[in-house]
This record gives sequence, C-alpha cells and structure tokens, in this order.
Amino acid sequence: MEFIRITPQAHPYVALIQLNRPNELNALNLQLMRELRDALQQLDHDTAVRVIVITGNERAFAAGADIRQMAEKSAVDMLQADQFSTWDQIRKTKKPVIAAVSGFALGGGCELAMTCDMIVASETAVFGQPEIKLGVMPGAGGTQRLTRAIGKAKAMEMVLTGKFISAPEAERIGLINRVVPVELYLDEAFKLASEITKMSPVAVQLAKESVNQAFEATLHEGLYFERKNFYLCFATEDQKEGMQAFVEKRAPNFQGK
Ligand code: CO8
Repeated sequence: MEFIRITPQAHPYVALIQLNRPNELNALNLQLMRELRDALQQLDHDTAVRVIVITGNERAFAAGADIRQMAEKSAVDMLQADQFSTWDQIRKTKKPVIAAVSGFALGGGCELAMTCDMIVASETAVFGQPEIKLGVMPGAGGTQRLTRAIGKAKAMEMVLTGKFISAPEAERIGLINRVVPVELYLDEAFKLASEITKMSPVAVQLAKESVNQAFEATLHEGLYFERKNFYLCFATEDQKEGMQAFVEKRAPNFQGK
C-alpha cells in the first residue's frame, strides 16, 4: 500500500485507514482508490474488526479526485478506466465505516465522506463540491448523496456554485454527525466506533443494510426489507444473549453469532 496506511486494531475491534498523500492534500488518484477498496474488503473479512474509521490528516481529508491525473483524459479514457466500479465496491462494505474529517473534504473527497456511514468532523473541516469550477460536475455520487442528505435547495447551491460549507454548517444541515475541536476529531470517531463495537455485529450489519435500503426502495419495499432483516436477527445467538442480559440486568456479551 503506497497511499494508505492501515492499523487493523487502532482500538479494540476498530480499524483505521489513513489516506496518505499529504503533499497532494490526499487527492484521490486511481491507485489510492484501489488500495482503499482492497483495504476495506480485507477488513470486512477480518472478524477482529467491527467498525472501520477512514481519515486523512489535519489539513485534508481529501481535496478531491486527482485533477492532474484527469486533466488530459477523454470521455472514452474515463469510461474505459471504469474507476467507479471501485467506488461501487467501497459502497458495498458491510461493516460500519466512519469518516473522521479534518480540513478539506472537496469533490471526490466530500463524496468519499458521504459514501461512509457517518461523518465526524473537526471544526476546521470544510465540505464542498467545487467540480463546477473545473468545468465538470460531481461524478462519484455527489449530486445524489448530497441532495438526499441536505435537501435540494442547499445541494443545488453547493453543486452549482462550488461554494464550501464549514463544519458547523454541515452539522446544522444534516450532512455530518458532529463537530469537535481539531485535536479531538479522531478520538471522537473512535468513541462513536467503540459504541458500535459493543453491539451484535450481525445486528449491526443487518441494521446498516436496512438503513441504506431507505435510499433504494419505496417505503413499502423498505419496510418489507427491514422486516426480513428483523426476523433474521432472531436466528442469532446474539439476540438470545442481548435479551437474556436485559432480563438478568447485566451487560450483554455479543459474539457475532
Ligand atoms: N488534485 C490534484 N492535486 C491537488 C488537488 C486535486 N484535487 N488538490 C490539491 N492538490 C495539490 C495542489 O496541486 C498542490 O500541489 P503542488 O504543491 O505540487 O502545487 C498541493 O496539493 C497543495 O494544494 P494548494 O497549494 O492548492 O493548497 P491551498 O491551501 O492553496 O488550496 C485547495 C487548497 C483550496 C483545496 C486547493 O488545493 C484546491 O482548490 N484543490 C482542488 C479542489 C477541487 O477542485 N476538487 C475537486 C476535484 S474534481 C473531483 O473531485 C471529481 C470527483 C468525481 C470523480 C471521482 C473519481 C475518482
């Protein structure tokens, strides 16, 4: 791995992936995205990992797709590179993924953060879809995920003007989960991750899948999907353990079985 660093046990049951192209503000070139995909797939299969945190550094989460790598490309080059299949695979990660964002989360960087399940930000974080200023538009889900997260008016403004928004505003309009001082953003992401690690990993996976289904299905289909996953929870030992622990007034010990 050249452009990312992996710490499989950054905290108990929590893995950390750090984007590591600091001189280019973590611009997302093809290799970085492939490495990220491979890392996520590897950690998704690692039973000692229950939650994954993706971060950059204090100055930048990621300042977008690598503009230098794209500048001379034709539409056919882009089509044949098929880079979005990598993004599609990232989206399929089964374990919860938390973006810990400080500094720039722009273009593909903002889209990557939105591809994660939750976003914890430092108060220095800025979010934006500035592609319009480059004569293009978001291509890795920005027009869809941003609109679903913050609504049409705000998304339209960000996408059509390329303006950045601050972390407090991003929190206010529902793009991110929380804002903390810069020295705490990674700790805060770990804290959130740790809360989830205490739950049944099977129930967490089924619940994540069900929440995401809200973006794919009609209400009727989504409710049906949720119900099936709810029933499936009752096939797990963790359901027995969780409910028994409640009855016995003790903390549950979930095994992911
Ligand atoms: N691509 C390549 N290099 C970059 C990028 C980028 N997106 N962003 C910054 N860099 C490089 C700069 O070129 C510079 O390199 P060098 O030191 O060699 O000149 C270095 O990082 C530091 O950047 P700056 O000197 O510009 O730092 P500033 O603090 O002055 O400015 C900014 C920071 C405002 C973030 C500025 O760098 C900037 O505007 N960057 C571009 C932001 C942008 O337009 N992002 C969108 C890119 S397009 C996109 O993301 C499309 C996504 C859809 C497809 C996804 C497929 C992967």
